[in-house]
Amino acid sequence: MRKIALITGATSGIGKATALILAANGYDLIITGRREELLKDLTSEIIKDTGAAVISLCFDIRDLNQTDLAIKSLSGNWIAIDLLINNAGLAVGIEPVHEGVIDDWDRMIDTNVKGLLYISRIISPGMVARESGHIINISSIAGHEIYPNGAAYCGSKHAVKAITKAMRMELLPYGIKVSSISPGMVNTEFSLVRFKGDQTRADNVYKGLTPLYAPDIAESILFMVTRPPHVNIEDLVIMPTDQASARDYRRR
Ligand code: NDP
Ligand code: 8X3
Repeated sequence: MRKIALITGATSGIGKATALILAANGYDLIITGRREELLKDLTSEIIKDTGAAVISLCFDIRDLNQTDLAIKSLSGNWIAIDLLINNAGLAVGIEPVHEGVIDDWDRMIDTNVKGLLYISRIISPGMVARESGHIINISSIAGHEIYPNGAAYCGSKHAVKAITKAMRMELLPYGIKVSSISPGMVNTEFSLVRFKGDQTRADNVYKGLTPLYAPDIAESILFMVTRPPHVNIEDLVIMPTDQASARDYRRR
């Protein structure tokens, strides 16, 4: 029987690549994000290429009501979500706290931390009732390390690390796996969002080095979800060969 995965933030980058690889490996999918056209395009691509069943749900994960209504719209077999990938997230702005933009902080904390908690709160009771499931939170090297001008983003990903560890303890009695994955630099829309649409600044992030690409992370997620029932990978830290810490790069 095919399993059901819900992936937040599947309209681009890591979430989209994960949707494609899971659909090709036996999962039916619930894909989510705010950009409806991109969800429609991905739905068609997955159905055409893999034959997996797909439902797309368009909502802003920062809005508890929207998130709750979207998940409540699921019926039948779709309610029994086996795998929740908490991927939706972003960095916005690159200022020190003393020059920080409050709206940027709100966007990061509301999406990366509160959005992840909201959807976990809505979906995990079903896993508890079934005593089965796997939740994978997309953290970051920024959840392990800290860099200047990244206080709010690093803070949000450190929060993801703490939430992941607490959930793993809370869900232990029910046999539910809780994992995280912590990538370094991945070439997605991430930098374009961080620099608020400035393509040149975004491109410069990847100049002179080879970053990770979204399929690198998706393949690792596939590895995590295909371990036997008695094995849980708690966290995977994955870096480009050209990056040795949140601050050390090899550029040529
Ligand atoms: P992208 O910008 O390519 O993708 C981000 C996804 O999150 C999009 O699908 C976007 O969908 C969704 N999203 C953002 N805000 C919201 C919201 N309010 N409601 C619903 N969905 C939202 O970036 P990545 O693929 O790189 O990022 C995915 C995750 O990986 C993030 O959590 C990020 O922090 C993390 N990460 C990224 C790294 C990198 O270097 N790229 C490294 C380490 C971790 P839409 O706009 O349609 O809503
Ligand atoms: C994204 C990686 O190093 O830009 O989470 O914070 S980094």
